[in-house]
Formats: sequence, structure tokens, C-alpha cells
Amino acid sequence: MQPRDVAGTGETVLWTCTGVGFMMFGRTRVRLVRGDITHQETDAVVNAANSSLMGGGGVDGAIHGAGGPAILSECMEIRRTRYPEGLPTGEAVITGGGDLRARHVIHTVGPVWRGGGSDEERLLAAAYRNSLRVAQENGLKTIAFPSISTGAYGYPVEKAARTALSAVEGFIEENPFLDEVVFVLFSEGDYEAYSRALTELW
Ligand code: AR6
Repeated sequence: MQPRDVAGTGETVLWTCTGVGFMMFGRTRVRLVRGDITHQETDAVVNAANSSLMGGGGVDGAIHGAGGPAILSECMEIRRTRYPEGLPTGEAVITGGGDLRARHVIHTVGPVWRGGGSDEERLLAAAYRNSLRVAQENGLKTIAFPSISTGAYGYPVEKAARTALSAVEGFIEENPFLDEVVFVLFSEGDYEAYSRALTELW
């Protein structure tokens, strides 16, 4: 299975055995692309945030940078009204998309990798599942995920990819409301890890 360039978009997609560049989980199309999540036009993009919801580096910095101050101001309101102690790991909340092409941002907090014995796998799966639950509650049909926790939080990408894909597949099976899930992988290595996990799991 080889990644292929898609008509000058600069993104690559997994050319699956379906021969049409995506995988079907029930009625939901699942695509892996290499690229920048801030360019996605899905109903929502997911932010790998931290509990403060006040921004940070990595994908969090890119989303707040491209989306502008409206996102941060909604995050501050969420902190004030719902999560004064911060958003717990594995939970998810939604804001508007500000200047992004996506109309919404779903902010979730993945676990920090501490060697695997600190409930990391369950918490990572919860971050994906709770993001999808928020999408469902808001009537969204398409969503883009980054590789949560595999940057600053140090989660090994091969393990994270398997957990991410299994969690999404499990949720979609129980709640078949989505048209499309896109995994937006920033590096070639991450893209390859998710490609391998997809072929291993299915
Ligand atoms: N589009 C898609 N993926 C990206 C982008 C982008 N524009 N930028 C980076 N990545 P990280 P975490 C990838 O560190 O590990 C922040 O400071 C990156 O290559 O963004 O969950 C938060 O505020 C990596 O594969 O998130 C938290 O404090 C993946 O996104 C902390 O980092 C996740 O890396 C969260 O750490």
C-alpha cells in the first residue's frame, strides 16, 4: 500500500485496497492524509490541547495561530463557566473555528506518556471517543484529527496509531452518524505509522 499525491494538493492519502483512496468503517469514510490540520475543511478539526485550554505549541499553537483570538476567548469562557480547574485528560469541548476553514474546533487533552502503566491507553481512547461524542451532539458530519499525544506528550506513535484507529472504529460502529473522519498526519513517520496500523488492524 503506497501513499500517493493527490492532484497538486500537497497532501498524500493512503491508497487502500478499495482502490479509491479511503477506507470505509460502516458508512463512514476514513482517510489518512499527510498535511497541516489548519487547512482542513471538515466541520470540525480536533485540537491536541492541554488542560489549561490557553494554547501552547505544536498543533495547539498552529490552530490558535491560524484561527485567531476568537477561539481563545471562547476557551477562556469555557474555563470560567465549566472547567475552572482545567479540562481533565480525555475530555473534550467545542468552540467555533474563528478564521479557520473548519467551522468548529473540538479541544481535547491527550495523556502524557509515562511509560504505559499510567492508564495512557484508556485516556488516549477517551480523548478520541469524547471528541466524537461532542461532534455527534453538535450534529457534525465530518471531523479531522491530529495524532493526539504523540508530540510534546511523548506517546509512541505506533501504539498511539493503533489506539486512535481502534477507538474511532469502535465509536463509529456504535454511533454511525459521520460521513468522514480524516487523520491529518504532520510528518512522514507519523503517516507511515498510521498506514501500518490501518493495514494491521483491518
Ligand atoms: N497539523 C497537524 N498535525 C500537527 C500540526 C499541524 N499543524 N502541528 C503539529 N502536529 P503536539 P501533544 C503534530 O505536540 O503531543 C501543545 O503545546 C505533531 O507532529 O501538538 O498532544 C499543547 O498545548 C504530533 O504528531 O500535541 C499541549 O501542551 C501531533 O501533532 C501539548 O502540546 C501532536 O503533537 C500536547 O501534546
